[in-house]
Amino acid sequence: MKMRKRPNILLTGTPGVGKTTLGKELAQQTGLSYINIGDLAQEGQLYDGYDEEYQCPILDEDRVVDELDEKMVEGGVIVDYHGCDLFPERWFHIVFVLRTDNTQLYTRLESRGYTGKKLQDNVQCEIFQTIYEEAIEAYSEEIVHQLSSNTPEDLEHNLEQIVQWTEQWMKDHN
Ligand code: DAT
Repeated sequence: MKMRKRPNILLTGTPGVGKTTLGKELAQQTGLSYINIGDLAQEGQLYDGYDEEYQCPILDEDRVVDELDEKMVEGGVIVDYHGCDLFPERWFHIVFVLRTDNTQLYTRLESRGYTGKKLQDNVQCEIFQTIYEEAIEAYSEEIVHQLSSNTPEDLEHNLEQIVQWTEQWMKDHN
């Protein structure tokens, strides 16, 4: 039996913008699988050293890409990561950059336990739209979309839009 073709979706943006919340719900509603790169790296210990400044392990990007490639070629995967230029461009059919107002993001990250430089740098990352710039450098601009992610209504709206997009993609490609 030939498998139906299914799209790969990248959810990216500064930590705290709501990628995981959206990604998991989206996976439930579409039946696509959800992969959190942070969790994948943790499980497989896909690290290459330790960043003393940010007190976190450094991702071994080549191993992450090797680990996922077969699954990505198959299709039907939602990837969640706070970066986007480590992945092969060919993996994704659409890229969403979630955006959150900085006061709101500050509160979310603070309640996650971020303090000091880590908190400031992440909020600055959002203010300077670092991940959006990274996304339009790494992918064709037509497939990169920004989504507001400030309120529960935004979440519902984003879900609805992406579910619709996915259904249309499947119709067009099967
Ligand atoms: P990320 O995976 O981007 O780090 P998350 O999904 O863990 O972010 O969400 C961070 C926090 O913000 C979490 O407490 C849920 C909340 N949140 C996510 N999306 C939201 C939205 N659209 N409106 C309000 N709160 C949201």
